[in-house]
Amino acid sequence: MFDTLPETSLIQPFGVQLDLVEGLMENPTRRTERRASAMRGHYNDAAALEKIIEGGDPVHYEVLEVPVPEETGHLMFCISRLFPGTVGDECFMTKGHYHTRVNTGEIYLALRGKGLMMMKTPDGECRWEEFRPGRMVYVPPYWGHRSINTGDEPLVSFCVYPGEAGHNYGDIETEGFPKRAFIRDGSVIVE
Ligand code: S6P
Ligand code: ZN
Repeated sequence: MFDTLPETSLIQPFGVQLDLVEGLMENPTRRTERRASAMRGHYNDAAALEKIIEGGDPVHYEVLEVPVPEETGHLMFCISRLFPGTVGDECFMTKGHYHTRVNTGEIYLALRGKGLMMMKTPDGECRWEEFRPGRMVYVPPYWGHRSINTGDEPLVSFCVYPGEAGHNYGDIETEGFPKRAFIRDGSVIVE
């Protein structure tokens, strides 16, 4: 009946309830959190980050999932909640990554809050797209991506990406992104 797809596991269909007001996945089976201390090396003002870590090392963001097999054919999905705040005057953000399989894209749907999806190619081209509730952002294959919270409530987004994509954090740690987002005099500045 099916073409042979040996690398794709057959699993049972399932549904997951999302709370679109709070931006929560109800009963996720995996929750990954990154605290401020996981963000060393990513912000401009390293001393300001150390103060936040010394002050209790709060959760910076969390990822809620019901994991499926990380294989071609499956679709990974998650809700990420990035809390509001600044390190110095730089907006809280995720570490960011390329996909290990670089020819895989990703779709983000913003559910709550306000922010940016910052994207870059390995040769340094940089683009960003606004996140606000109901806005979808397409991250094409090859583009590294990082979410940034420019608002004062959690930035919540739902994402979907190919099962085989994987995460490459090392290259982003080495390269950084050409642009950052700051709050100065109450305005969002990208520079
Ligand atoms: C996965 C997708 C998201 C991020 C999450 C956390 O491809 O882009 O699930 O993993 O937003 O960001 P990061 O950069 O720490 O993985
Ligand atoms: Zn991704």
